[in-house]
Amino acid sequence: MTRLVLVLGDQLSEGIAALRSADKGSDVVVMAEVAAETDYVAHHPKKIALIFAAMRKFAERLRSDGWNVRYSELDDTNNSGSIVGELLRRTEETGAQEVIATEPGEWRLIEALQNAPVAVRILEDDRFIASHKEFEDWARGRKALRMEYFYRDMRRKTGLLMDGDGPEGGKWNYDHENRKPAPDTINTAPMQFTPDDTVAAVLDLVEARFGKTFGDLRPFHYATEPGQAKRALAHFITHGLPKFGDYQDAMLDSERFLYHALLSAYMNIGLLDPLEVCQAAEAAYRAGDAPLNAVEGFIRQIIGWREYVRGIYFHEGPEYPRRNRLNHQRGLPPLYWGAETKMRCMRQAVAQTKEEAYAHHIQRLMVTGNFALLAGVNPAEVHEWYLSVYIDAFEWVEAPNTVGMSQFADGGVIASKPYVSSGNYIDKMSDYCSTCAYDVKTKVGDGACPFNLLYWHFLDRHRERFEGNGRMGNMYRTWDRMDADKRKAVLAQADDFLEQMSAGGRV
Ligand code: FAD
Ligand code: DLZ
Ligand code: SF4
Repeated sequence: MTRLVLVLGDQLSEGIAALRSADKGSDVVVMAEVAAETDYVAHHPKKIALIFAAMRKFAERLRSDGWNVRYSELDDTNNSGSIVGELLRRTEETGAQEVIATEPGEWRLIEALQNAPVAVRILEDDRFIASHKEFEDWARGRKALRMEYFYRDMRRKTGLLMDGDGPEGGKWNYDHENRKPAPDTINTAPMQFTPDDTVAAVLDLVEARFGKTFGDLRPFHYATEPGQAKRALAHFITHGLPKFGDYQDAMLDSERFLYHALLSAYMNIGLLDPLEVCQAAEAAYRAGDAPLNAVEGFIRQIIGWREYVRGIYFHEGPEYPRRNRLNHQRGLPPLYWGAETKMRCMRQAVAQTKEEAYAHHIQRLMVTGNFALLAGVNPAEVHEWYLSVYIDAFEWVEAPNTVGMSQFADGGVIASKPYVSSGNYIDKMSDYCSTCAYDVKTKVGDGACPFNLLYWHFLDRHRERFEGNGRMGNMYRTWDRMDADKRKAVLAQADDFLEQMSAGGRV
């Protein structure tokens, strides 16, 4: 009997669970470009283009491999507009009584499939290193779910960078050798791909349907098939990885990508296997082509952070993205959608996001994320922004990073203290401040950097919650040592700034 096999836009792996358990001879693969998925947030046009182009090419590969594929293009007249709608349409067409699906990476869609008026068998997505059960076993009975310990288990499980039972080089983590300030020059850039006919057709469709959404569609250079993604990986391993560790946290006005990989989107939609990516990095280390601090740091991001945040997303449950433990209620300032700002760091991070659908981790965490947290923006709005604007954003990975790591809205499930900093950190790690209208060295008064003002404002308004946090005590002592009049002036200027910003003023 015919069954339907659902493949979603971020499940484009030939070995995905649903395909593995299906029968090429009798089952029908369903893939669908649908408005419900393009519109649940205002996705960056480059993100929609990447997903549609990669979906269309995946469907073609399946067909040449002998699968019967029913593919719905967004503009098809009979397109019902939702994944469940398309499943029902295909059920009627084929007489299928059952759907096989791989678990989606978002509670919203899991619930939609569970509630569909057709039987859907949901299989675990095993493209990850830790299964749900393994994460639950690890989390059970622990007071704090810290990434570092989880990461060590993943090293042991995969055998990556192991020397017998211990870590290669004697230490699990080489972060203290990383985090150098920005270098003067960068001698690499991510690999770019010229759009072929499939990509060009998708770009025209996306331009017509989503041309007014925040984000530049063209130029479009992302990889849209596994062969290209593998070339991008090889290019990174040769040119980026050796310096990845050193400059992982650096930011430069004129260099958007530094030594970052730009591989997250490919792993997240299934064009690259995360384990293969890590094995390629380890091979470079074993061959003497990349140092241990870089390779360990890179592998930790993938088998550590990437796996850990996924574990947290499913462990914490469907209401996790709506948490707001600090009760922040301010609306997301228009500058996040490109309104002019005098803050050079924010302007650069947002402009780059608009053009590339990409900003690297420290820009996301310590510039746009830090600012939203200091300014007391409602985390649900911050979450929606990150989910919309980044090429690699899917809720399982975006929500824990935004709601947990960056906004501390989960009350400390992920981070042991909020990631807040004054302008000093941005100045140390970037060259933004030298061309900014504000002065990073000024703490209060004319030209004071807003990050400086808001930093103290944040600490002051959350004193009760954070004063007792051992890692924040020093900050409160510094604040308390400041002259009382100066403290008053800082808070008053921060209030003025926030009021002006929320009223739509150019800040
Ligand atoms: P690199 O810096 O070169 O790192 C290598 C790889 O490590 C990445 O490709 C990625 O797969 C993985 N990685 C690194 N850090 C993380 C992390 N914290 N969580 C998960 N994986 C990580 N990553 C996403 O994939 N999707 C998101 O929607 C997303 N949203 C984020 C939101 C915020 C507020 C923050 C602070 C971080 C977010 N991240 C997200 C994590 C990280 O910023 C991106 O994975 C990274 O910037 C992707 O670029 P890259 O491939 O050049 O990564
Ligand atoms: C993000 C996205 C977009 C923009 N469009 C589609 C689509 O039209 N069809 C589809 O199958 N998937 C799409 N996706 C990816 C899904 O939103 C994703 O599978 C869920 O958010 C779960 O991670
Ligand atoms: Fe950003 Fe402040 Fe530096 Fe300006 S001075 S770039 S606002 S940190």
